[in-house]
Amino acid sequence: MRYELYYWPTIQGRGEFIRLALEEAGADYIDIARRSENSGMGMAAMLRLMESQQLACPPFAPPFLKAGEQVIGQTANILLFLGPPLGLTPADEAARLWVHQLQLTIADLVGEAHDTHHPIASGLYYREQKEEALRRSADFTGARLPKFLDYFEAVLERNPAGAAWLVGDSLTYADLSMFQVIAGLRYAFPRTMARLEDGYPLLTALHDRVAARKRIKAYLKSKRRLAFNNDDVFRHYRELDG
Ligand SMILES: N[C@@H](CCC(=O)N[C@@H](CS)C(=O)NCC(=O)O)C(=O)O
Repeated sequence: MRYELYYWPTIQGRGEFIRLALEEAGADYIDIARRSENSGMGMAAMLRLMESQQLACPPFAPPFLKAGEQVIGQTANILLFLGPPLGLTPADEAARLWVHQLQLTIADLVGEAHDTHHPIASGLYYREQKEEALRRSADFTGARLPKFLDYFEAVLERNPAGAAWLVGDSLTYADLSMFQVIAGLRYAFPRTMARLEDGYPLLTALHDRVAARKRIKAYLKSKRRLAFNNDDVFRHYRELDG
């Protein structure tokens, strides 16, 4: 199966959670909007599909994935779909649901990280909501982020199969996503993360374990891995960092 990934071509964003899963599995995929990037042809193909009146199950927003004739949207849903064929989720249904639950909680955390710089409206510039962003990020770095990190650290600690992975004794797509979240948080909130990270040794170790995987390591060094930047979900504004 050759998968087609549709996502904005200049940011990691939520598309990165899908890219990491496809890369870890060595899957055959095309990053459609990044194809012939300079000509804009890939982007045009993505917009065509997004605006198509022919789709009975259209996606609301990127990322979305085309697998044969099927078009699947919502990051956590795409990963739920890809987990079994890519070997990135357990066979047992209860465990699979647990991985999905963690992925949804990661999505909540990502949404809240986004809202630190866009607390009022995605359609407004950061500079138009700076005051609210300051208040929102103070709460995020002071209360919400530690609450999320406490939770994920406890999940690792309580995993009956050991603290190496979030679920069971092998890597799942939730581990890949957790790696991405920690990398994104370090980019966006370096001061806060430097202050907090000592309290989360299992999460830090999980990040490093994922980064050291053969295919992920090669991907991170490749041109396919875009750099974090301030058009992305994780943005670095010094004044919002704790
Ligand atoms: N819940 C969705 C959110 C999708 C989303 O917010 N996509 C962003 C880019 S990361 C977008 O293009 N949004 C356009 C919009 O919401 O109008 C998911 O997890 O996939």
